[in-house]
Amino acid sequence: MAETPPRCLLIARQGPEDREDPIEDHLLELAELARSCGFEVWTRRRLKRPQVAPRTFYGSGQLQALADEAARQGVRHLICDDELSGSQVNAIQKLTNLTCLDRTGLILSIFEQRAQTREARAQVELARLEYELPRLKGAWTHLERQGGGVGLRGGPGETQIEVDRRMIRTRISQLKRELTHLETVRETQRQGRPQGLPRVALVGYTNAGKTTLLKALTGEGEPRDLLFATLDTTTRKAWLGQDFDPETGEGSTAPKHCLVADTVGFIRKLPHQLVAAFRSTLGEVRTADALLVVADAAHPDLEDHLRVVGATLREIGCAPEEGDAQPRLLVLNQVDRLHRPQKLDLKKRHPGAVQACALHATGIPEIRAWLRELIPGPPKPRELEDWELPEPTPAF
Ligand SMILES: Nc1nc2c(ncn2[C@@H]2O[C@H](COP(=O)(O)OP(=O)(O)OP(=O)(O)O)[C@@H](O)[C@H]2O)c(=O)[nH]1
Ligand SMILES: [Mg+2]
Repeated sequence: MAETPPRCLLIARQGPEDREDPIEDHLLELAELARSCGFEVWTRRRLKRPQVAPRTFYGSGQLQALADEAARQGVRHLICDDELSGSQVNAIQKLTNLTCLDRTGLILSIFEQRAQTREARAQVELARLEYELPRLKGAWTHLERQGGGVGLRGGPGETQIEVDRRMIRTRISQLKRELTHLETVRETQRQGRPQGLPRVALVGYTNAGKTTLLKALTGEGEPRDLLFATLDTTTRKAWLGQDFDPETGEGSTAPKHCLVADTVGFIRKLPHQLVAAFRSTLGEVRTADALLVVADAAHPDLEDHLRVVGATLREIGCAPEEGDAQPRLLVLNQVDRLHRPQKLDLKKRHPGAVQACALHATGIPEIRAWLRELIPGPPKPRELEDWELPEPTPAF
């Protein structure tokens, strides 16, 4: 018999300046993350709070009331959309008697569940340790208190923290060495791939349909309706058709191919520890000859998603306005879920994009034709869209 999933409660702080809609959207996304991590969501709540409470972030009164309700429903887990310190997580756990995860902790747990290859496992472990290191202090406050009164230093808690910190730092150095070695292996593999074939990376917001597009282009890939279903880069060969016109006899009959790499998806507030740890996997994106930027066109937050993708690409070193920038094609996927007027509106907003449905392979000939253009050399310079440009304020 299948085990029933653990139930959780989701919360986010709403400050006086915060509008309701974006917070609701963020909570909806948090619910998707929770589901992808194996939780069942009991309910989502916005907690109105003018200022952050230093100890418990949300304030003990509201938390206590929620904890009582959750206990009556048999809910044992609390997931917070806000980034919390280690001591805040501990204070909340103590007060509510619920296990508490913040958004970064939740994303890390999903990555831990999915990591399969040695490289992915090392990258995720590194990100986890970088996340835990500054949080250690909070975890040991109970021992520090046992250690002595005001003015006393070096009680048993303090010593334990030092031991733990040292162990974590040693492990971090080991993992970094291992990852540097694995990066060299990856580079050798890259060089060993068939020469002369352009390498194209699929990038985009998580769950946009990158793996489905890989399948439509190459016949391989296992799409899943989960956030961060793909962690490891998979590279497959795609057939791009021919450029031969039988009527005029012009063009070449030689079949054209390229290599397509599927990669880990992006998300709003993607923990910077993960971006840093996935440097080598994301190297596939940096070194690709071209990018197919896949977006879920039917998602209500499409434009936000594009801004996050633009900012994350910049963060990993892909800036479209630089001289050696890679050509990019925006693939507005999942248009089968849109009506005609919505598609026309999209056409106006993103005239250079291909509208596609990877699931039913529509738009694929246009993508193939664009990729074929890459073979003799990169396409002509193009005008950049708003989502690709640097922003005055951070997108996430
Ligand atoms: N209706 C519709 N669904 C699609 C389309 N493309 C993908 N999907 C669905 O969207 C979900 C996510 O697809 P994936 O291809 O796994 O998405 P991804 O971008 O690889 O996601 P991650 O690897 O988790 O970041 C799956 O349930 C797909 O069946 C499409 O064109 N139309
Ligand atoms: Mg995928």
